[in-house]
Amino acid sequence: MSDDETLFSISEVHLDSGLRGIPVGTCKTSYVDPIDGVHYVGYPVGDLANLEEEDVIFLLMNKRLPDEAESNAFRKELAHRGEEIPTGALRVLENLTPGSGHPMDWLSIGIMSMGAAETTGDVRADSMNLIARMPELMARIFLLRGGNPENLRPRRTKLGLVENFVHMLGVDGDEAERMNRVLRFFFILHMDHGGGNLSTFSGKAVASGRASVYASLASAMNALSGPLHGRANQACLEFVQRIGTSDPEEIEKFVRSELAAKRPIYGFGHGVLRAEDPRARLLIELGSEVCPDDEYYKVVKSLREVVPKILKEHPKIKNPYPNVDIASGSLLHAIGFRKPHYYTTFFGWARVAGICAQILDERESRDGRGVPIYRPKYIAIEQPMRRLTD
Ligand code: FCX
Repeated sequence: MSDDETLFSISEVHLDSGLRGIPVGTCKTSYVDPIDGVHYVGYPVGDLANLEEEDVIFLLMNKRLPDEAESNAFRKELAHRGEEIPTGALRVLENLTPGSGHPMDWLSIGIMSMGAAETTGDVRADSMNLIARMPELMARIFLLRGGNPENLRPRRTKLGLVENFVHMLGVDGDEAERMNRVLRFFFILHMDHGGGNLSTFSGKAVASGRASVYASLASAMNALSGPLHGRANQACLEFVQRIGTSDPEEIEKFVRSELAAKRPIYGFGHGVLRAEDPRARLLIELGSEVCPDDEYYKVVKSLREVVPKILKEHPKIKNPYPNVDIASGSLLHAIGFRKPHYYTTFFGWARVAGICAQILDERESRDGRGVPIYRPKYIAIEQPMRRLTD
């Protein structure tokens, strides 16, 4: 790519299109192939899905997988940083009313309060602190918002990020094993998705003004909370619950009535992908291992069969195939997380690593001067020159 090569030409049709497909920067952590889905630093995500989650975070931050010594040192650093969650931040959460707002509000508030209590200003240190403390923030949000904070078990950061979260929730034995397996898989699949998805882009845009990692990540979480983006995993399970049957004819009737009412078919479609998201396939395959007879999982499998042919009847829908959100909710439900409105917090927790890694890359760019402050151009319309006096 030479400095003056034309990458894209803009015409009027590209305006007000949500920056769809317009190249705006470079990304070193991941890319999304329209057919083969997301790759982390070149690896198809399916190759990484059964690794330790900390090794995949190391990959996103360092652009290569760690050797054994590096892996141990990285896990140790995260465990150490996870021991020091600021109490000021916890007091903020303790003062929210149980059951109030959406769990994504709590996540965003929790991240902001951690930043208010302790921001070092060093992007790597703040990113590592946030990544290390997310399991406890998540566990506390679940229990405080649910009104049973006394159930929180003391952290055991040496267990690793996902296992520590499950431990703090008070889950043991086979149930914990199953949760760890599914959550680790889910966590790795959701860590990053190129640079242009709404939450990552929003986080990086805020960071480009030299806002803190915490302010940038809270903004990213707010962006993720919309139902067309991360909250689609909640919406998709609610959808599955409303359908309540895996009978293909009933599903077809339901989907057609949703379309007629101009409501989105959650779990389908994508801004970049033009085939079934490989992450959807991987999650459905995991479901066949952990919850093959689960009722909601069966509905998801039927949706996957029935919906694409209906969406194909609408040529404006560019991708009629399942996205990542189709199956994640049914799996989370099957392993014991019964409340769909918490599901997007898992997505957000996972995405923290990818967004932090991308912010670090942008801050290190241009020989350490960092990416310039984001400033796309908007073209003024319907604003004839006016004055208060003639
Ligand atoms: N159901 C109903 N309509 C859909 C649709 C779907 N699943 N997918 C696309 N469309 C519609 C769009 O709303 C748009 O209509 P419009 O021209 O009247 O505004 C038209 O088809 C063209 O959209 P398209 O270019 O194919 O897709 P976009 O990039 O505009 O939108 C999303 C992509 C993901 C937002 C869209 O497919 C959608 O709303 N899907 C349902 C919600 C969902 O599952 N979101 C999760 C996406 C992702 F995995 C994530 O970020 O988490």
